[in-house]
Amino acid sequence: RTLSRPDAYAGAPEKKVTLYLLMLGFVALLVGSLFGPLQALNYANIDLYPFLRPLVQSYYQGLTLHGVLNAIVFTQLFAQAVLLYLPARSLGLRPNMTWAWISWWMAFVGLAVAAVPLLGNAATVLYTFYPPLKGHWAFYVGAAVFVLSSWVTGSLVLEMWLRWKRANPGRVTPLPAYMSVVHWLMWFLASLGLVVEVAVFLIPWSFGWIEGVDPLLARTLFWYTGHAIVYFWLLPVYVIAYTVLPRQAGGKLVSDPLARVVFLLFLLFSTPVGFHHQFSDPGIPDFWKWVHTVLTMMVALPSLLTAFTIAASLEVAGRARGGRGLIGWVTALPWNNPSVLAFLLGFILFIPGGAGGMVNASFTLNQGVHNTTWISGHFHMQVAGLVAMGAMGAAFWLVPHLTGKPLVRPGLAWASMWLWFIGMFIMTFALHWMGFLHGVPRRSYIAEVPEAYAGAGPWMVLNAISGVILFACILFFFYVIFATALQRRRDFSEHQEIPFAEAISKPEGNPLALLAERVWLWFAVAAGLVLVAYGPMLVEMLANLNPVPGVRLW
Ligand code: HAS
Repeated sequence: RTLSRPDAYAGAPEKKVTLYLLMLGFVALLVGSLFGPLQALNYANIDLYPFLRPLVQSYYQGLTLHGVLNAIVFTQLFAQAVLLYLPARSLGLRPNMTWAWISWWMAFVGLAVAAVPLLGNAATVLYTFYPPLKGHWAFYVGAAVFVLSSWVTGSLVLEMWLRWKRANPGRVTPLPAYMSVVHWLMWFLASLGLVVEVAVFLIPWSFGWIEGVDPLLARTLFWYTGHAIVYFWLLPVYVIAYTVLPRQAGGKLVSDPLARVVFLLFLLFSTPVGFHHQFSDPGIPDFWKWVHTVLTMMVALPSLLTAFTIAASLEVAGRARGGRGLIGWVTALPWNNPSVLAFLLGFILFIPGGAGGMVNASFTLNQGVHNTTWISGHFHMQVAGLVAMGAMGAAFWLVPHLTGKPLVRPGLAWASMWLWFIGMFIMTFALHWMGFLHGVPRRSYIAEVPEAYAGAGPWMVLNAISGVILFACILFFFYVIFATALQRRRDFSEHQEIPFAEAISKPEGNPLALLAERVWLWFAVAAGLVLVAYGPMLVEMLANLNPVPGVRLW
């Protein structure tokens, strides 16, 4: 059946705003990803940046665009899209549409304002914007508006949930909505550091209202948010992995209550761990670094539980599809479905990435890898691995679901996921070892000094190969997504429902699930833990401020 444009979203206006959030995110990912191969080639001593002038002035400008668009913009928009839509569908409620569109416009305007100095090389401060590096005020103001749009989305989800609770007293919240609520509460708590850093220090500084900023305090506020933000990126993909993937794979989620515990652990432990990014910073006593090491080991726990739950759910699916024996269930999984494939391959990358994270988190081992390309290898396995692949895999069913337009060239979608996996695997493997064995520094324009790390030559060749593979993959993936969304054909007979999975162990009457339902109590415990882990050091830093004037990298 063909519907004209205005009718297409009649009865489900939240689909349209979700689609807009999602597609804006994919546009950011497209532009950001195009710089990826250039970074990979830099780490192979091949310098293409001179050919991009005057469009892009330097390696560092390219790296800033790459990091901001991929790690901050795309990830947030994906979270806003998915964790607005899935809770709405699972609660059977509609978010306030005026505010939903306000959040989209805030994201769009914030992004546009920040893009001007980024593209004009006036905010080449990398995605961590550590002072004393100083960018144009429009970058900080745009970024602030962009991040605040996520607060609007999160508030909409909380409002829907409270509405549902009032109408359904005593009932356990449906799992997708429960996970989304916990995710947004975690983000409200976790984003405070970044908001204070930008609103109280960086914006006044960039306008010239204050002379300088204390780098240690700014880094501490940044990393207060900066580690938890990785779970803000990860959890939307976990929500899909728990609530949709088991059914798409042909089975059921093994335990709903355990999934709730996993998300509560993320609420508790995502934030009070940021000093593990500052092990080498002077001014933070070893005791507090050790406390954050211990808490970081705690935040690995929910991912270890996820490894168990998802693998067990996949085994249920594989066996239901006729898989037998020790690995027969693995081969019986629907590897030909690009959405399932994306998650399977993403999770495979996540295993070594997570193990590397635990190396990073160790106060002592960190000394061997900090600020080397090992770290870039780690986070590409995590965020460019599972997070990006999960988002891409979800887009293969979500875009058809939202638009009523069938997926264009599923074979190409499937191939793009294999290429992404192979390219990312080669690149991250090389980055880990060239950092660890040869001390090659991260975020460095090493192609400018080709003789400096000559010993890392073989790893550099792998980087060049991965850059080319990933470039081909970007073309395939974005062709599929944009061709699907922009085609004229609509077919509403398919993709009507979200394929939410059933659980084998259900939450009703389960003591763990009932305890987990006391979300505000857990939120208070999480806030208390943050106060203990950060309070004393923040008080001390504020009492001994040491502001320094800004410098420019470009
Ligand atoms: Fe990290 C640095 C520690 C996870 C992202 N991390 C970074 C940076 C980024 C990042 C972007 O402690 C760089 C920031 C910068 O620019 O400076 N990270 C950890 C730890 C974890 C961790 C302990 N990181 C992530 C995730 C990210 C991410 C997730 C993005 C989404 N990270 C660190 C530390 C640093 C750091 C230090 C600072 C280092 C320094 O010196 O600067 C843990 O959460 C990891 C837990 C994960 C696991 C893996 C579980 C495995 C699963 C897969 C199961 C497989 C299945 C497949 C089901 C324990 C869930 C079945 C398949 C079939 C075929 C059947």
